Amino acid sequence: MRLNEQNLAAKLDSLPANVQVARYSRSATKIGIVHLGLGAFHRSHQALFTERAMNECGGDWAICAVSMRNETLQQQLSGQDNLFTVVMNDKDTDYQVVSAVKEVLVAKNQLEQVLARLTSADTKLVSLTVTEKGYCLNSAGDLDTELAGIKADLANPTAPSTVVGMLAYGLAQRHAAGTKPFHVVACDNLPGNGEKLKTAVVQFAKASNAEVASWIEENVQFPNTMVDCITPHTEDKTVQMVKDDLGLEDLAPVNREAFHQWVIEDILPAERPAWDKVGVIFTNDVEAFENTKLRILNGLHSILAYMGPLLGYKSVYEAVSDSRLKGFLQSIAAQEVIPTIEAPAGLDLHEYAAQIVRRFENPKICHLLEQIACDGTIKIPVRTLQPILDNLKAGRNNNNKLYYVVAAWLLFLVNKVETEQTINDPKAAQLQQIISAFTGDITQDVNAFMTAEGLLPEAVRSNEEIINKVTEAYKVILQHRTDIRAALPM
Ligand code: CS2
Repeated sequence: MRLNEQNLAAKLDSLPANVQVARYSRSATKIGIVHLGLGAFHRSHQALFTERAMNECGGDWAICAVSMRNETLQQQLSGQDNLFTVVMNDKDTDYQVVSAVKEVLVAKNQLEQVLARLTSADTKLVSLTVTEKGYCLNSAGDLDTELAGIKADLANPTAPSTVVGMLAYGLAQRHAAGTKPFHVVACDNLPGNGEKLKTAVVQFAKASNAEVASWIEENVQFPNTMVDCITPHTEDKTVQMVKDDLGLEDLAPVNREAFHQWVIEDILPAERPAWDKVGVIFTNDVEAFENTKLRILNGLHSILAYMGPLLGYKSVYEAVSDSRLKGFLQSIAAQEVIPTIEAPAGLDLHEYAAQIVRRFENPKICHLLEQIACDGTIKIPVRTLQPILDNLKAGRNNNNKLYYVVAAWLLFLVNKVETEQTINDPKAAQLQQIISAFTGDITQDVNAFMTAEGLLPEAVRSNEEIINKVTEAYKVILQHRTDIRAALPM
């Protein structure tokens, strides 16, 4: 029996105690949020928080979730009234059937409907999970006007294809119609995500209308946020679990860990879902939370993503079960990463790091390293290079292991090129070109990689000490490329 409104209603009395369903009237709830970037993470995180907020306090906060291009989820969800199950897998398993997503659109095919939602006065918030590269910024932090999508949207702003173009269009239309603006909640893993997106949108708007740009600048809130919930791709196993435990067939459930966290800069107007009643933290110190999570959780993830495949591991769980890799994570966190972080008030960073490692050790979560390894040119500067720079700036001589991480990333890329596998990165073509031109002279090769124009941050490109230390680390791991464990400093 397929999951849908009717079948769920028929099952309500017989669902097990570990299954939660909506307690608000779905049909009476209007759409108040447009979410750009429909994927597993949105459904496991923001949609679930919103579902719980509506369960507690109601409100017109149903979601119109927009996928940019991919049609699969829309097809799967349309057969089940856009309902889906979030499976929270830890020692115990809990289920929540989410009703908050009432509409699913695919921008590529339904642009007019997307734009109509963005201009509707009912839409009070727009949230986004479009990955770091969706912000369309160059390495200086400005709108990247060299990107094909941005060029096209600037030339034809009424038919935008990028999220920056869509936000700018929606806001410009609201300004022209005298409608209050929506506010924008960026939910991707980059420091100052809201602020960065605001820069991109304001710069985009400025290109056609300076007045709209200043209206956005003054009236639209783009809070910075920290989002956290490990959410791998859905496996067939998850579909089967839902079928066995709920007696309903859900073609698009989401599998995640039980832990979740959402910290939002406290600048949103009061008209918002009752997220604060369901665990969302509103604070003026979001930067501390962001840095802590990006450098510890995401930083350790990237280490496993680049070192794990060198040892034949495919998932986070497999890689962290290797005691040598686990030891490396623990020592790099304590000695090299934590010293660069100013902790949020009341948080013990060592306990936080220990908890992250325990989260990686969840055997019920099969999080593929390949999923994390993508987009290194955006992730590594935040997760690894900035901590290196911070240590050097503070006069700490403690970057040894971090240099190995950069070297492991390079070896990971070299292996991809040598085995003719695709590099999944917005700068893939440049990476491919640099690595294909490697001569075998390690010093020269690492230098070419580290100093390539536009690849890594300027402060790294021009820092001889960093380049030399990464070269040394690369030499060592290259000698141990069939088993880098022995090469890792402890
Ligand atoms: C991961 C994140 O893919 C990645 O880069 O590090 O998606 C990570 O799983 C989430 O940020 C956890 O909240």
